[in-house]
Amino acid sequence: MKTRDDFVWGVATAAYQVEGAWQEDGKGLSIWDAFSHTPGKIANGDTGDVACDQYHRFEEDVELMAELGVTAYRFSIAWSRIVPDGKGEANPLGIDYYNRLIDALLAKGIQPFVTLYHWDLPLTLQLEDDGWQSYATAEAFARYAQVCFDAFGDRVKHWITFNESWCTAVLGYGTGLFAPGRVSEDEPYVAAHNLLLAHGLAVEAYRRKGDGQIGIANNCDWREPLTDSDEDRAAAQESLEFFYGWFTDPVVFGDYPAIMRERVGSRLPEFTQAQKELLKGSADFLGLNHYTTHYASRHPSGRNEISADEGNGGIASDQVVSLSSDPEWVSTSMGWFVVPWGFRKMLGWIHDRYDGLPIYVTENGCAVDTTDREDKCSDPERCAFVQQYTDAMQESIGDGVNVRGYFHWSLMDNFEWTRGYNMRFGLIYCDFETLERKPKQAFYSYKEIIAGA
Ligand code: PNW
Repeated sequence: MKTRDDFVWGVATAAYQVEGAWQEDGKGLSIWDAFSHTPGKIANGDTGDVACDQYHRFEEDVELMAELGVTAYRFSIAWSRIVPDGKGEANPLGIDYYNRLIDALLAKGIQPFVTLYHWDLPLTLQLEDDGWQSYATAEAFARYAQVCFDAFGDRVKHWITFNESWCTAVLGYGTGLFAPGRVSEDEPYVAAHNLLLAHGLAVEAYRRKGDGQIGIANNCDWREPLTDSDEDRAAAQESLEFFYGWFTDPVVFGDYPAIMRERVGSRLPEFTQAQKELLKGSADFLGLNHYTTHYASRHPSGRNEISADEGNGGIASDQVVSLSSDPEWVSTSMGWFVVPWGFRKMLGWIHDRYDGLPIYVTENGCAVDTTDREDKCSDPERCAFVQQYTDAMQESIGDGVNVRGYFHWSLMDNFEWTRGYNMRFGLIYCDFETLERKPKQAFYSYKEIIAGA
């Protein structure tokens, strides 16, 4: 099927996962610098100190993107390069770097889609202000966002405030798996609240002068009712509201989903009337990062159950939902299941709930270990994944869903958070010893999909 002429085909990365240069040109430390240097937190003791060294090699990477034929690159700005301590003076050398990257992209006809926050909070804000537990961090974010709008807004017309706030809230403050590594049943809701307010403040600032589009990228896996019973259908619906709705209802409707207010009670912070107005309608588009699907039921199914903590959706204990999988499903190196029809249903659910707001698929991809294969670039699993998931998206567009773009995660293998360099999501192989890049088979599959769309 032909996509509309302005459909955006892209690839995505994030600063901490690809840039390296962790202490160069005046960059401050971030919570991920501190976390990855804490023994025991990351597989193999890996860190993002060098990563793919994109900071020094972006020209080569832009060349590769041009060869791939993408029309957009989604990358994130490291807050601590722009404002090293999170709240003080801006750093001209940090601004320079992104100017050079943006100009190199535009010279090849590739539009920059800029994420302002992909988890790398300046460390000073964590140590002095308690990070996302504090409203002061939301205010600091709005000031940093303004510096970016002023510096890059003449050329950047698509902005994403936050990447996967669910991960920041739940993995950062709930299970402690991600930086800053806190463990609590209450703090995730407070972090989420301040992240949402930070989004609202930044969008308000952008709309004063900005002439592009600004949105948010939220992650969500599809939840298929295990049976057709009312109970299981309610369980699936509620789990989607606890997951995507938690971070999307506020920016569209101005408040959390009713089921969350009911279940979480007084542990869920409340927005004031003014904050509801600030948030309502504060996304020009919705980003979706989507990786997998699970079955949802009200009661344990006793079959292929998935631990609630892995089942990412709200705080597990606040939901009465059991998750499970189908033994027939193919799974990737991350243990995530390949279920393209779940992607189609997910897109339809967002379209219906949020009244046709434009959707960008801001991430979709899979991890495949090719290190012991002949040329390290043979990834038929990823070729199949990209074909099936983009087909599912095309079907969804055929259903009338307003999908405006697709970004494959990721351009190249990179630092996969707690899994270090073990999990390879790239269309391009990266040798982390030599930093050499080499397109995998799926690079050419995706290139064909783009060319034929
Ligand atoms: C997303 N989970 O992370 C991120 O936006 C990327 O930075 C990351 O590399 C990519 O997906 C692949 O993992 C996630 O636990 C991390 O469900 C963890 C989860 C989901 C997404």
